[in-house]
Amino acid sequence: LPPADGEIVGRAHFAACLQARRRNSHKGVFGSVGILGGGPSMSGAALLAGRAALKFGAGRVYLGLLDPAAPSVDPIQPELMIRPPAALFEAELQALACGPGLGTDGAAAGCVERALASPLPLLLDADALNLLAVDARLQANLRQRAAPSLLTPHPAEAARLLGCSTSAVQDDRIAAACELARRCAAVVALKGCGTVVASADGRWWINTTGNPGMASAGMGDVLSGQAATLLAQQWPAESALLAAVHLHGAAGDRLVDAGIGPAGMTASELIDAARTCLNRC
Ligand code: NPW
Ligand code: AMP
Ligand code: MG
Repeated sequence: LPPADGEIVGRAHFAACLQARRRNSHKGVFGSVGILGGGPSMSGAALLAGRAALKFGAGRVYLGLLDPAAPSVDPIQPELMIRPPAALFEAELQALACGPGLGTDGAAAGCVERALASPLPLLLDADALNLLAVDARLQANLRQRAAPSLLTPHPAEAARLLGCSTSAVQDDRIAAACELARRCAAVVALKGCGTVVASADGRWWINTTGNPGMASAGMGDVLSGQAATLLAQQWPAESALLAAVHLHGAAGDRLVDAGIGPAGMTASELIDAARTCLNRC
């Protein structure tokens, strides 16, 4: 990566990782992603993350859904392999994402603890961040991880992690993102208008793609699946997060250009638009 301090995120920040698919490649080449989430009444968040991972090019996607009543197949996306969460810790994966719709009960906390102990690159989002915010032991486990960790909080999740108000985060988004990255020894995307990506060594970037049409349910869950896919394809953590944030926003802009937003743009539609942005990148 070029040195950065306040640069606007662009293709140059991840171009070196973009590779044409070799003619003789097979699904094992493109990474197996595991997604842990989908507690009671929130399977949708994990399904969105899983569908987004598939349509961002993952070779295989496994969903570990915490809701015991969750369906065993996604009829819209039957390519997804749905398992009990514990099975994901036995599967051969290249990256894990934990948090979309996870819930915050004991089972969810156990999942975060096991995910943090995994040797795989790990993305934490949503309820995994909310659980982290209230558990100093999980925070210590996060700092001690050997593999890369990515955190994708929205401003309220960042405020819970930092122990301050959402408005304090919004008053200085760059400082908040950098402080979180340093404290957690992770690469952080502080989401929202002008997502700030920050690394633990103090470097930071600003993303300018995206629009207010993306202020709707499930958009963040989609980003989690996309970033986890690039992690599973062995992209360095910073490049993976910069590319996912940039292309996720570009997909939102593409939908507005097509008249599919801003009003009424859905996270499901953004999954398809992001696939086009990636393939044309
Ligand atoms: P306000 O309203 O301003 O006070 P929560 P969540 C704030 C799952 N989902 N700028 C804002 O606060 C997720 O994965 C399930 C400023 C907002 O009300 C999680 O597991 C879905 N403030 C779980 O639900 C689809 C901002 O944060 C509050 C901000 C809870 O996640 C939906 C909401 O944060 C959802 O993804 C910004 N840019 N962005 C499903 N289909 O199953 C956010 N805020 O309380 O953490 O709730 O984000 O909905
Ligand atoms: P979440 O709140 O976790 O569902 O995440 C929302 C996603 O949509 C994040 O990637 C945000 O950066 C993006 N998003 C939401 N509102 C806007 C906005 N006004 N401008 C740009 N991106 C946005
Ligand atoms: Mg979210």
